[in-house]
Amino acid sequence: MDYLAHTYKEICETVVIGTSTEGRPLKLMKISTGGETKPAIWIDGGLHGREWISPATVTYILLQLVEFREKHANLLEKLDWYILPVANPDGYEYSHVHDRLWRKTRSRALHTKKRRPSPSFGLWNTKSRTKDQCVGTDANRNWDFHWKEVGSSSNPCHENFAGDKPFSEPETAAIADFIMKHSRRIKMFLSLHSYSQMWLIPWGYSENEKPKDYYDMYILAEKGVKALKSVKGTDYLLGTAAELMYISSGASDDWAKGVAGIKYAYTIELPDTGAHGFILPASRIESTGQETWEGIKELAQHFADG
Ligand code: ING
Ligand code: ZN
Repeated sequence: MDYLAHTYKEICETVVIGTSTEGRPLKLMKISTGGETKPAIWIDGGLHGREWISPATVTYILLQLVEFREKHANLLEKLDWYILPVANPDGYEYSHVHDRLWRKTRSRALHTKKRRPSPSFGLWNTKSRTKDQCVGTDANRNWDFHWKEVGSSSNPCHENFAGDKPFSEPETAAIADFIMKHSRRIKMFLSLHSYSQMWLIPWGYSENEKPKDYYDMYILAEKGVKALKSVKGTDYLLGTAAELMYISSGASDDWAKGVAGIKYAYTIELPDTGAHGFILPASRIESTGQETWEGIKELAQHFADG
């Protein structure tokens, strides 16, 4: 990202929107050909540590946008882009160094803090009875919309721990702050996860209730899914998170739509459908990037055309 910002100074700028629990910068790229008034598109990846294809795909899209900008001049001329490839850098790092299937952030919930025997990190891990699985919050259950109502846990040792309170995590709080500041301009919110090959529409918190403008959201996403499939035949399911996956509240796309008021808020579940799951082979990065970018471009064109 620093390379791109340095090399393409006219259109790229990195912005540190906050700091993770362990002190890592939350670095996003703003891509803009000028002005502060254009409609904008938000794309984040890596909200969950183990979903490695997500940061890879978001980075691929970032590179395409910037290095091949003459191919889609219209999308840069008419739109601003905010791209955050690694929304949960602590979890991403932890999944590389300690536990490949780590999902959550790396914060300590209040009740585990009280039991902390020593200010030393090492002592805590080896001598306390606090298990490593009791560290961290599910960053996609931590958003302040129907928080902790369904499909999330109040137990810090659970994979879907919602956090001590909405936006307890510095990562989700920083993203929400940034989005609220630009919410009038952000026309589409995309959060990339894996795996399942699904294009998810809010709401995640209820199976029966659909947004009033669900049909608009469906029709637009359908174009994206078709464009994506045209690249190499990858099939995506399209529907609400609650009906296609499971009912759960406190996810980022529900918040983006329900609170920030961004009409087109989606979660994209990247490949595969389970053969490799989270451990998608690196050989799939490029093709996943290509097809996902085709899908997203199709939607972006809609906003560029007004
Ligand atoms: N999937 C999402 C999750 O946070 C989801 C699915 C999306 C649920 C939107 C609710 C709302 O569980 C992954 N892979 O994390
Ligand atoms: Zn995820």
